Amino acid sequence: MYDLTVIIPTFKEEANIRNIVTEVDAVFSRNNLNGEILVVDDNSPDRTISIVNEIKKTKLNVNIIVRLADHGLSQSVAEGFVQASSDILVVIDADLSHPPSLIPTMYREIMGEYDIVIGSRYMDGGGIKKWPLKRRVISLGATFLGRLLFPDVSDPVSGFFAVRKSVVANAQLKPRGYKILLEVLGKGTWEKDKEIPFEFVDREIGSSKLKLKTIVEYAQQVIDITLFSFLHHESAAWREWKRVFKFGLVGISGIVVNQGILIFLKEFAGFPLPVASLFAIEIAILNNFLWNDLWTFKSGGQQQKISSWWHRLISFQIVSAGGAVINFAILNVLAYMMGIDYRIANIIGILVGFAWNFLLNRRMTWIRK
Ligand SMILES: Nc1nc2c(ncn2[C@@H]2O[C@H](COP(=O)(O)OP(=O)(O)OP(=O)(O)O)[C@@H](O)[C@H]2O)c(=O)[nH]1
Ligand SMILES: [Mg+2]
Repeated sequence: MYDLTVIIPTFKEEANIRNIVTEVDAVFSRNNLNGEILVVDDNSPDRTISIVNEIKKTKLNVNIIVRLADHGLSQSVAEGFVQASSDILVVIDADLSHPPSLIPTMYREIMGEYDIVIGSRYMDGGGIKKWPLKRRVISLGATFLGRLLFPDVSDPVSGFFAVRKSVVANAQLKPRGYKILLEVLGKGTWEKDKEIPFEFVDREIGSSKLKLKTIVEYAQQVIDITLFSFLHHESAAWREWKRVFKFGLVGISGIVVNQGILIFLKEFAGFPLPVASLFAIEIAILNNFLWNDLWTFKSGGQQQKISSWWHRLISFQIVSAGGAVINFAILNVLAYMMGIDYRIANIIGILVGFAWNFLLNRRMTWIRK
């Protein structure tokens, strides 16, 4: 039995395959790891397969699966998950974009206490070298969409990650396209994840296979995972929907507080309306902050708060003020400039303001350790 299996999906990688296999194997030796290398190839028409078969003759820990049907990167990785003969799975590209030297760190972290360890391009210390603007924009778009489902993960579409076999063993993966990690995060069974930074280096040799179809498939995948999470309440994305729901309930409580205080100050305390309203709004913001702090974003597990109570309060105040301005601006633009019924305009303003409040507070006010 091996300590870990490094899965290398390949299609037409004759120029890189020898280097990546040799490097991964050298990393195993240097770190005393008993590792398996599993190449999953989609029947490449070039020399990829024969080169691996040649390496296999001297290295018993190298294996190859040649797939003849259902061509695809994610499908290949999923097949590797099933065929791997160890409990720790690492996925790495063949084109040397991912540094094999990080594999032992990933292995250590996963043996420690994590279910998934992700090599991240988008955290401090990580980065991307030599990518044309178009690639950067597409990647950032994909990352943004993925982060809506998994806000704590900075690089949910990374191709370099390690995962326990138990996370994917019973998962109803529907692999397609390029983003197998998102599928694992969406449908796997996991609690704790960790990211480690790395610098992505664009391939020097071989050809890129990114097409428009890839983007369409990705959008379908995001929708599929969203629907899946509504039906599977043990999934990680459902944990996020629960927060959105709680945040909404707290928002409704804020409306009640706002209205109650306004009526009280105006009718019983005799405040002038603008003054009463300012007090009512501020007290509603405080009400929402307290409920969200104690309930929606309760500490525990990986959700330890890192900023102080005062920091969170001020951050929430500023974000809420921004949300109010957005609501106000949208109402006025839609109603006055576009002639939309003011009640509908206001509902749209409230929803956009809500999304703003949730997303910004999620990322800035209640950031995790
Ligand atoms: N088995 C299999 N592997 C694939 C397929 N498409 C790509 N790969 C492999 O998946 C890894 C990532 O593919 P890349 O083409 O490097 O994707 P990328 O890094 O987004 O883009 P470039 O590096 O610019 O080409 C590489 O090891 C490829 O050989 C496929 O259809 N099947
Ligand atoms: Mg690549």
